[in-house]
Amino acid sequence: LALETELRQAVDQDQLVLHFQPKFDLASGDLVGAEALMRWNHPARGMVSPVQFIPVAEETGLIVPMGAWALHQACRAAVTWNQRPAARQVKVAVNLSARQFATGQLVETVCEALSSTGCLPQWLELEITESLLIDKRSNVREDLETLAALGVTIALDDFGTGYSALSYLTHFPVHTLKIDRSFVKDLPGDRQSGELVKAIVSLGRSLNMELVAEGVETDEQSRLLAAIGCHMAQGFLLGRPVPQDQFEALLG
Ligand code: G
Ligand code: G
Ligand code: MN
Ligand code: NA
Repeated sequence: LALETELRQAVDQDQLVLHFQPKFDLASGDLVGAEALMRWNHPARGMVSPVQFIPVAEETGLIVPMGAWALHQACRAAVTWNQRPAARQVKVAVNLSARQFATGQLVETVCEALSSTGCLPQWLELEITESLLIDKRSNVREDLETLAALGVTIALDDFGTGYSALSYLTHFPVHTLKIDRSFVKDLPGDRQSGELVKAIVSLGRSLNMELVAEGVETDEQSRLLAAIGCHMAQGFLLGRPVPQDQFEALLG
């Protein structure tokens, strides 16, 4: 069966699941949120990585219903986490694809996910990539402005690897920069990576943005990032993406 046909069935037959990778504040050590990452629990192949199926989902347009599903599930999870007694507020971050903006329905889809689950806008972050900001024809900027006005925050994923001009950082409502793991992986040994990360942190801080380092795998990396003023971190050192019940166990 072609992957496309199987993926259509996956959506209809509830084979998709969200895993959640924890995100921590580097200064306090507090768990501050999670990135929702889609997985395909395939009946024969087991857990299929999004690296394999997201490209197919994007080509076929299936990412639109899949993305709406992910938004809904992630919002539902955020409500569960934040409604616990004496809970510290945690945010859920959801990855968006350009195809979802192209529908012209994204704002409506996000509003639907928020209202039908009771999720507060400040519990939701949307991750976009720089390439989305280059697309001049589309409604991306207007949609992001509308979402930001609601109180949803916007993160630029894989920051530093795209081709967008830095001016985009001020022309779009971007709240968070996620430093791509390619810059983090050779820390602390590689001097050039260190300088690039410092420059990104300094840029982000001077624009009043939050900084998240991705792909943190060692203690040394975590300490260095904290020392240069990076606010938050995600990575295998701190926690892998896990099913929702395991993430909830981390909340205590
Ligand atoms: O979870 P990692 O395990 O392998 O994810 C690989 C890639 O798939 C990442 O680039 C991530 O942004 C992307 N991805 C994971 N979940 C989603 C999703 O719900 N929507 C979109 N558009 N991309 C996703
Ligand atoms: O592109 P995006 O940033 O959304 O992708 C998240 C991807 O990064 C997921 O595939 C996730 O499993 C992976 N990831 C998260 N933490 C680490 C890490 O510490 N090391 C490596 N190599 N990959 C990671
Ligand atoms: Mn991401
Ligand atoms: Na990323």
